[in-house]
Amino acid sequence: MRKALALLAALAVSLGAMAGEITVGFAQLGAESMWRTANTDSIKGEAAKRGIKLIFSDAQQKQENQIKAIQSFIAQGVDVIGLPPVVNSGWEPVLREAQEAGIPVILADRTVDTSDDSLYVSFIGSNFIEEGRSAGKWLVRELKAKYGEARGEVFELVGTVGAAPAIDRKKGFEEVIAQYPGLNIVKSQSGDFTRAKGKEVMEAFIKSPEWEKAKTKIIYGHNDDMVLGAIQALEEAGVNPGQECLIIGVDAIADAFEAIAQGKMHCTVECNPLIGPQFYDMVEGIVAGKEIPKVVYSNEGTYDYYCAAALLPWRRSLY
Ligand code: GYE
Repeated sequence: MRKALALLAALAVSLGAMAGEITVGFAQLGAESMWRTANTDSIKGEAAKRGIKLIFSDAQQKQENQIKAIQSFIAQGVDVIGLPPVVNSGWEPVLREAQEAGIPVILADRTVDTSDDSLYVSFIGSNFIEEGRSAGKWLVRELKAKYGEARGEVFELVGTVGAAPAIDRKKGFEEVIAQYPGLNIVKSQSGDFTRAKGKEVMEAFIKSPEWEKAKTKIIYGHNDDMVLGAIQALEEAGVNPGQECLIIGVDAIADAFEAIAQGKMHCTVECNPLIGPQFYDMVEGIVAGKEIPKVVYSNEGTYDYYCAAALLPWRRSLY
């Protein structure tokens, strides 16, 4: 029996080699949000579907763990490395190590800040500045429709400090609201993209003099999980989130659709985590020696209380 199993295993290995089995190392950054767990499922599921060998690691939101994972992928001689960088700086040395070993790196989901873009093959993911703009534009439209003018006080839940989606979602949003002098960010603090920290930050916001003074309370979170934590904090403090605030998140996870359908939240800007198919298309393209575009953006929309209830079953079915 044991012998037969060993034979089978040897056969599988040689078949894999004959078929040119591709090995990918994916240095996932963590499991901080519903977006992230859906992204992990997409990366794992699509590899299994295509018969690609995936070596997966979870860095628990620590850059040093991601760097170690990449170094171990290099040592194992994988064909391609996938990296969603937790923060956008400090990557050049390890990317250079990969480059020197001849292993191409795809930035999957978040970008890095480097002047040498030969250090990675391509970026697949979202246009985070555009997402911030979409949140700002939705807010301006809503305020004008409700009060006749775009004015109010924004309490901003920032993502992980130094992460591309946190930097850019702020930038795009600020760019839009800068055109309205009566519309300002009055508090801004990081909730690290998690529900638990989003709740803590909101608890502190509620106790601030800015909250006391604010006439039109707006909550803008760089992801839905932080916003959902904030909604809990508001409810526990006796604030009716849907009635007393305007609340916008990013990601468009099903739980946010549900909160919108329940009247506790108002809008979410989509960010697509299901990039597995695009990622492995690119991996296969690299291995086949095809030309690869430097940036691949996903198509995304904005969903609010006009449509969230009707679309909830569809959203739940996605991830
Ligand atoms: O929006 C957030 C997650 O990098 C785009 O990371 C991703 C972000 C996503 O924690 O929920």
